[in-house]
Amino acid sequence: MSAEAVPLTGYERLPESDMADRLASFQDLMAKRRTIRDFADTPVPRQLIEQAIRVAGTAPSGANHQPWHFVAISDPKTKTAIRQAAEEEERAFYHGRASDEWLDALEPLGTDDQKPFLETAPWLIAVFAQKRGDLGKNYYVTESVGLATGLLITALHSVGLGTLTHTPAPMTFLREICGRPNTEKPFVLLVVGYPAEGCKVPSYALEKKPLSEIVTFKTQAPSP
Ligand code: IYR
Repeated sequence: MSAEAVPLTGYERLPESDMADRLASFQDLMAKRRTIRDFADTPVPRQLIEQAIRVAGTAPSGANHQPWHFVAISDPKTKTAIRQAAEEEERAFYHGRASDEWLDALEPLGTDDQKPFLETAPWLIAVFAQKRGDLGKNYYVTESVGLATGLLITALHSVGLGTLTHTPAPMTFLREICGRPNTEKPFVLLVVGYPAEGCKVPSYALEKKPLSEIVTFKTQAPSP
């Protein structure tokens, strides 16, 4: 351990019954998160976006290099430029690049090459992954940026903001529009705002895998 280690502060150990209660309410909250594609144009204060990005910035990362950069966009002209570039990529995707298997998988979502939410939603947050940064080479970049993005989605959901985890492929146009260096790779474009009045979501995605399918416990050595 480094000579500069300091005591762990702010740590709070809870009684187990409180832990269970807190997890139950957190699960309740998170089970209500749905990816939405139909956004209201209602503005969201910049301050809230800043606070949510601060939460994202607390994520663990390889060697604590924090290999992420967030570009938060509310400027209508930039949103229009992003919509135009994204729709061009999506047209190529839906009318040629995507395999039949992929298109079949997307069927239940009802998605197509039209992305009006890129202009309607009050905020777009382009997340960039830094292959290299101020500290030189970064490590576990994809994992780290994925963790930060998860925290960002969770933070936004916790205050009633809806998100769409949008990944137009390829997303290289984002780097140019956002003016980011080529040491950074666009990771995801998060669309953020309130759900539109009457917003609908695909019914199938309500079904999350049961615990028994997503976990294996090894709590005891198997008997000989
Ligand atoms: N990027 C396309 C296609 C798409 C791909 C996956 I995987 C999704 O979960 C949803 C959409 C689009 O945004 O329409």
